[in-house]
Amino acid sequence: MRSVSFLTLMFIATQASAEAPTLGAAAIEGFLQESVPICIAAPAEDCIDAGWNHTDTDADNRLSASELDTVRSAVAEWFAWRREDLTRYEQSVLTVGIGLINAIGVERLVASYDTNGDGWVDRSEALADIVQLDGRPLGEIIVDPNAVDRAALAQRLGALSPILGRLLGQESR
Ligand SMILES: [Ca+2]
Ligand SMILES: [Ca+2]
Repeated sequence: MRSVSFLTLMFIATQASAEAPTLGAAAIEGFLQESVPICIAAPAEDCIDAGWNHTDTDADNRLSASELDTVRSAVAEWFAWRREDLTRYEQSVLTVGIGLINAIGVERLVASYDTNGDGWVDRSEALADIVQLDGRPLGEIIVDPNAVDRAALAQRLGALSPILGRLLGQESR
């Protein structure tokens, strides 16, 4: 009898420490397992396609504020779940990145990219600030000042643009 209760306690303790991911966190985990190898090594277009297909859940080839908000909250859930497994650098990038998106808000983010004013962000609108897709992986392109129109990006972010500068600046350290 004593050993049974001990085992029961062990079982409860194990359950408590190995937190189950939320649905959102599990979705991001699955997406990362598929896309990280692509995003590290393949041309940026392939990584962008993977991210686009994951986000565009109704597959109408345009992103709505609600599709972006679903990803935003799922990433925040994933980060809360996985935080301990990340390096301090990854933690700081995600903290700043998630904070930046929260501060701007998805509605304003969509409005700033929706050049034709139809209420959605299509692919060419989403990629407007990336001036050079040249076969390099996305990670390399994002930190290359010549490949991304940082002035245009800063304009979208307005008063929050110094935060973006700090985020990109961290890459070189
Ligand atoms: Ca869509
Ligand atoms: Ca649009």
